[in-house]
Amino acid sequence: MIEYILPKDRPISFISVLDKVRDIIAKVKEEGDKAIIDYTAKFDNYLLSDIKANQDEIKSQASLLDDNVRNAIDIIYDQLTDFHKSMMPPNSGGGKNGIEFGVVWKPIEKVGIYVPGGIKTYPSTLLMAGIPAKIAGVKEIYVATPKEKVDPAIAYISIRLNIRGIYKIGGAQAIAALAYGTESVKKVDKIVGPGNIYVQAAKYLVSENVGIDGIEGPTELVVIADDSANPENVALDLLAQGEHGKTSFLVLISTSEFLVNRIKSMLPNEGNFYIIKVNNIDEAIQIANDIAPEHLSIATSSPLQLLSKISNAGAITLGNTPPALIDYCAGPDHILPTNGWARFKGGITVFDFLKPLSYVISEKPEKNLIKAAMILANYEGFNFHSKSIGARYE
Ligand code: HSO
Ligand code: ZN
Repeated sequence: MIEYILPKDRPISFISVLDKVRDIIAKVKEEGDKAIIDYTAKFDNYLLSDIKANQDEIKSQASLLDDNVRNAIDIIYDQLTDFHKSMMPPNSGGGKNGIEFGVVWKPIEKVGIYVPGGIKTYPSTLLMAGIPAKIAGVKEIYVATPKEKVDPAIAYISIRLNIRGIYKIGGAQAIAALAYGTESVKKVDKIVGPGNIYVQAAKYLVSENVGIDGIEGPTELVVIADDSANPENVALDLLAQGEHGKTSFLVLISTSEFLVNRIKSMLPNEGNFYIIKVNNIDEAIQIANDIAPEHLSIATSSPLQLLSKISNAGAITLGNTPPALIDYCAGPDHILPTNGWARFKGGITVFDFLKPLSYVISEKPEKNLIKAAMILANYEGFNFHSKSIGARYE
């Protein structure tokens, strides 16, 4: 359906399934592998003999990969590696008032990557999560993806990334297994990856016990377009993100009556398409910032001039650049915040897999700094805190 009034909240959100998912998590926690096998039969329609793919299967599936696809993966692998490497932070340090301080960046030890499965496969998502994880130095990377037989491209990428295990499971049950561990599934320190509302609800709930990267799904695209935009291309971008399913949230905001009518005639009647006609570009930007979409496309005549006015978006494509370029090969990640989470976070980078360990050492701190610390500790009523400082330096 094409609507002209934006809903206050996302039309489809993980919030609506929290109760159902809570039950699934509880069962996996209680029954381990048995619960995963039962849920896989019920939701994914296959009988799991082994939850974890064995090395022979991974090797033989990888060997089935078409040469053209393998070559495409290698090219994209290089491109993403460059982008993510460029973001690696150096260890840093300094000093003030006789105190030496610094930060040492350490990788998270065990990470679980959720790769959506079902009808479609998402090897691109494994690249988008696995490459920054590997660059950050994560030692143990595990993958969960709901496929009875490991997809050849996923098998190939897993070998390149030195993945420790591929679990042939999906949905909320896979997230629960990674968060709490089962007989076959290793408990990880952080779970990353996109997925449907059940997967996102599960990530949200297990975050009491494990790190998560945020909420990433269903897919969202907002396009801001003026007269200069090519209507066919804009329609293609909206249809492209609509391919992720009827749950995608797709919005066109335009100053052009002509464009609005043209694009409307090219969109299907099914799905969550919204078209908003505005009087000027500033109005469009205000709406886009309020939505805080996963993907934002600015298809206007001088898009770079508008960039500084955008405060909330997961990733931005400018001018005639298609958002699908980010989905596959540009460099920046396609695992991006949805549900308005772009108000306070961005897409996946090496920082999702790193922790800043800070340290201090001081033999002879300045007297006035020490005094300040003791005064504040006493003010808070923490006398031993104050004394433990005074005993050394006073
Ligand atoms: N548009 C999705 C990512 C994706 N598209 C993967 C195709 N494959 C979320 O940004
Ligand atoms: Zn996409």
